[in-house]
Amino acid sequence: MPPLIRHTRPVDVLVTGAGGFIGGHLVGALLRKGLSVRAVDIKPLDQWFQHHQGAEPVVADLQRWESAQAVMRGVGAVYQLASDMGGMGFIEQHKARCMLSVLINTHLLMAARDAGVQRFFYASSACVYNAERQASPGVMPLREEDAYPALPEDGYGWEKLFSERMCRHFTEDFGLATRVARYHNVYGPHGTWDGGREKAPAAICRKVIAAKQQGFRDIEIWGDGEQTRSFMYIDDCIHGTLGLCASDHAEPINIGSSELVSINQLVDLVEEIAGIRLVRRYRLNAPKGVAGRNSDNTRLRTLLGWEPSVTLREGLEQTYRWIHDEYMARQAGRSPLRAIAAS
Ligand code: NAD
Ligand code: GDC
Repeated sequence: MPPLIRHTRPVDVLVTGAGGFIGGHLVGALLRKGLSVRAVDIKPLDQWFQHHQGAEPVVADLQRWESAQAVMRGVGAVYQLASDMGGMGFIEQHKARCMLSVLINTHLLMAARDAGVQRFFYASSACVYNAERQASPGVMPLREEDAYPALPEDGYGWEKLFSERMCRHFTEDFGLATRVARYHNVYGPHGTWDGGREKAPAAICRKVIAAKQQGFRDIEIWGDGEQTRSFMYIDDCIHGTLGLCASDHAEPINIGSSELVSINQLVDLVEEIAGIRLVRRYRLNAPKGVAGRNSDNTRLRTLLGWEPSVTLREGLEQTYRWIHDEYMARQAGRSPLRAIAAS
């Protein structure tokens, strides 16, 4: 059953995955730029992280061809963020489900081509990078060319790399202008913080909050805590995404922080924010992903004259506070604090 599209008038932008973390923030940013937005997600509306007055919300399964066609009617540009994904706890356990997201991107590219869409943004991931270049915590920052020879994250990373190439070939063969960002671990308010899909920043915030609220003295950390990452705050992610889409850069490009930290250092920061010190229990057989990953932003600086600048400490203070409020609301039996932004 194709989704009900209320308006047939043209819409400036289609945002897919709009009920999720990055999509929810992107819808708000696009509305604030004065654009009309159709927001699509498979989740029921009451599970969307954010609702924005002025956006046209549509519930649809974009793995289905007829849904991709229906939501594309009258669209000027597409931001394709829909994906069945999560942190390592999810993508290591659901490799086939992650690869099925290729149906979403394939159907949307076909529908965009047929509808004469002007520009198509695709959210790729640092998980496309060759695992052998991420085999120790003291990694060299990843340059865009380090995706080849191809050895991406199993399942999820292969889908992202395949879909990057499909974007390229839709540009070459059909003239559809595509833009591809390789996001490096994005965090911030209005994202997943519990339930198994959460990534490390939100997970550590939740665990520290739970320990503080329930009087625990310890915290479980996956791996030995020496794994390294860079974590990009959502405001930088949105700024970089909009800048890339306004540019004429058609090759995949890193959008990520270059502030490398170990997971132990991440925990230090969250404990400082919470004002607590916990005993660390390391679960060595837990999902760990690569040993180290950082973003080389040389190309991004050249293209946009900008790179992510929100420090991990600044971003974590905002994120911790939001997760704390969500946690306390849940403990009190209140429904999640879903932002109803006027935008
Ligand atoms: P998210 O899970 O919060 O949002 C993805 C949304 O896609 C979800 O709301 C989900 O319901 C929706 N979706 C899944 N399958 C769908 C379907 N069949 N039809 C319609 N909607 C569907 O994730 P996010 O963190 O906001 O990530 C957004 C995009 O950025 C994803 O493509 C993700 O792979 C990519 N990305 C995110 C990060 C990160 O750290 N958050 C890093 C790299 C890449
Ligand atoms: O889940 P994640 O943030 O994804 O894990 C980062 C590191 O933090 C891993 O080594 C993990 O073992 C460690 N970690 C320690 N404790 C915990 O409680 C925890 N929960 C979680 N989740 N991790 C913990 C991600 C993908 C995304 C996206 C980004 C792109 O991989 O999951 O889908 O593609 O990469 O950068 P991560 O960074 O490995």
